[in-house]
Amino acid sequence: MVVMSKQSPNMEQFCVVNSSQSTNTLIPLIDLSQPDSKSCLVKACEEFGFFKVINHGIPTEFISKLESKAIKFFSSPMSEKEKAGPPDPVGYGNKSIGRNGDVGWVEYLLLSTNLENDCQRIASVVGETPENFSLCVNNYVKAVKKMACDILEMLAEGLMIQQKNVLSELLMDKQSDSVFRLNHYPPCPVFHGKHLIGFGEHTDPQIISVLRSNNTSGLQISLKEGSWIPVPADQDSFFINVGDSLQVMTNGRFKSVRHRVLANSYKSRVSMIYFGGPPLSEKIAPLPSLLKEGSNNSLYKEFTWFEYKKSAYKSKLADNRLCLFEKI
Ligand code: GA4
Repeated sequence: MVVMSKQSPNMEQFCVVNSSQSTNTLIPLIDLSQPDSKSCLVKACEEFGFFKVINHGIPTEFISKLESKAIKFFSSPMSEKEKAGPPDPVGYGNKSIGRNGDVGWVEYLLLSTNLENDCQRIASVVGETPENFSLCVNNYVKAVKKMACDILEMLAEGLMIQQKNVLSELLMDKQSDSVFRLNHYPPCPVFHGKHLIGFGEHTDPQIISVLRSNNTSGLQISLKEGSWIPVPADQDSFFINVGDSLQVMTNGRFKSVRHRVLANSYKSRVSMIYFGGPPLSEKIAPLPSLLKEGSNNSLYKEFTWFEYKKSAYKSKLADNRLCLFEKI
């Protein structure tokens, strides 16, 4: 059984106001084993900033082991889980997201991908050695990071960029500022005919995010015209989001996708997300080969990942964080 906070939340805070949906749009599906997938990847990033991948080669064992550790953690008594909190910036969080008053029907663990220190507090909650817990997280993160790098290299090739590791090297860098997140959305009945927000609408600030969930639905992505489409859950596939930084590096050609999660009425949803970010000192700017020769047609002012992250952490979840960095 999963225990949520005893304090009773104001349910109105979690309700979705606009749930207009467009259900006949299909999410792009990329088979990573197909040699022609590069152009499909580019198209998906341009049109949706989101796609699903199959034939990814990530061992099922890494996924199931980590998932069962996450379930064990989230099933622990609240007093125990709270020992692993608050998420400042890593640790356990419950209903409160970020530092600026956002709430969601979710509890979570935030970890940096440089895990040694983070795992101690968490492992003790589930009665494990930190080594055992961090091995599970490390195996999983290493595998999804490799997949994210492969995808970034295919994208660079699809964009005809000569240096194919120009994006992936940012994630491979030892200083890469990447984050890993385990989310648990407890089931919650529809309230006055409205669904509860699990995780409010937002874009991810990093370069690329890799999401895997159990078979419980709830994730939705926003189309360009603002309607929401539900993403059918698929525990055997991964879902990839273009982040704000990749939108900038492609000078707006790829779209950072707005997404959200609604609480499911009957089932718990457990998701694990790797957010691949660059080193803090990295300049985030359009790749020169994607700019028009001889004219600086960059849509964005220059900034470092540190500057962007600092500004992002001052924002509310739903804010458009990139507009502060757009050229007028
Ligand atoms: C969204 C993507 C990642 O989950 C995250 C989130 C972070 C947090 O939960 O602390 C943020 C959010 C995310 C963007 C704006 C700020 C920061 C909550 C929030 C209101 C870990 C991240 O890197 O940015």
